Amino acid sequence: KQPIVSSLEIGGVKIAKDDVVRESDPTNNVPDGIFSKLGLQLHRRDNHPLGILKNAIYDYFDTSYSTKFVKFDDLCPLVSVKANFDDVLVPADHVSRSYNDTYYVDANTVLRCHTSAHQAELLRDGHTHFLVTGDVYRRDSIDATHYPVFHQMEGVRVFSPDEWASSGTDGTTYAANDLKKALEGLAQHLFGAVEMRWVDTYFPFTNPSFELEIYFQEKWLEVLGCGVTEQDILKQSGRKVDVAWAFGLGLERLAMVLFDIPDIRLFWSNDPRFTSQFSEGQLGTKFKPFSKFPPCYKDMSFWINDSFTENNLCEIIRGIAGDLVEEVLLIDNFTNKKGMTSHCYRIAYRSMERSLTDEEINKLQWDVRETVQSKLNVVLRQ
Ligand code: FA5
Ligand code: MG
Repeated sequence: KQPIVSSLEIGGVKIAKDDVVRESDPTNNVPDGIFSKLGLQLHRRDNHPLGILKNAIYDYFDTSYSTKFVKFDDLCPLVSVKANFDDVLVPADHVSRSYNDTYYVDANTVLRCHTSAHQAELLRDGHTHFLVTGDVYRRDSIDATHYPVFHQMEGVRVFSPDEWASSGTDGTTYAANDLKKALEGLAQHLFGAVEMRWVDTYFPFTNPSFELEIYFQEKWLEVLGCGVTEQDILKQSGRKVDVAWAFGLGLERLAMVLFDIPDIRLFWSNDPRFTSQFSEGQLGTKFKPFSKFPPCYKDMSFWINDSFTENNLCEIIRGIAGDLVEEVLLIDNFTNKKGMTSHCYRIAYRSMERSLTDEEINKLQWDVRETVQSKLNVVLRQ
């Protein structure tokens, strides 16, 4: 168990627990479990897979890219709604702004949901090449590749017109080509040969926008988003004539592929059988599972109401079972003649470190059922 601290300091900012968690405040939706992750900064531990990966990416950009990037990895994760959303042109009605998707500290402050929250300010400060690494927070579903706290690295690179003038292409094409080349080079540097593909996508802050996917555990896994920065972002930072690219990569996703880490919860493990397998500068290590304990499945079905969301359900389950919950999966969904909708969820419980007793799991499941019923106002069916 991690000790519960009541205050901490990140990047020079002092944070007290009541600044972040206030259960009675309707403009706040941060639970204890999320507060307990603040300030851990896994990406700054040189012997942790995320720190090893961060350093390897630094290394790639230092040695293989035409200009040096300025690096930030200690920026405070409490940011304004303006920085997290407005400054990167996220529309007022975009789902990512909802209390269902984002952790709000108050109506104007969030736990950053991406490292893009720092783009505009750093551009305004005059930076033209930078990498920002940090912990980011999202209300989300539960499975082996999703966790409510994870880590991203943002990269931004600004070009002035003289840099693309002689290329025979326009600034946007020039930046898009440079971006893809840089990221393919990064994938090569990290993985050697790996199956990957580019997928066109949409982000409010880039156009065109792309995602890079890598083939992992028999599926295509999305590892990063990127694109050519929207002109309005550059204009707002006083760079009307320039063009830029930006990327945001998911460090856990890349580290899972790189180190063969099968479940995202392991990054938070203090078990020496996990931590001792990694050391500074060792990029090629393949994680050897210390044993695979059997999962235990529990189903629960209930009639939902209009305000039901899966993220709310997952947060309750995570709040009770912590890292003992491995996956929450909707396995049945129907609406009856009266218009009532029933959902059945299958919860997989499994510890990464030990085998769980029936008694322990039954107690967790009992708590989950009681809390889901009382907090989400659903009607349990079985
Ligand atoms: C973003 O967050 C954009 N800010 C990325 C970006 C930056 C695009 C700059 C363009 C320019 P997205 O929500 O897709 O995009 O997340 C980026 C990456 O974070 C994903 O590709 C994935 O690798 C990782 N990721 C997203 N959600 C989770 C999660 N719940 N757990 C672990 N990793 C996640
Ligand atoms: Mg995405």
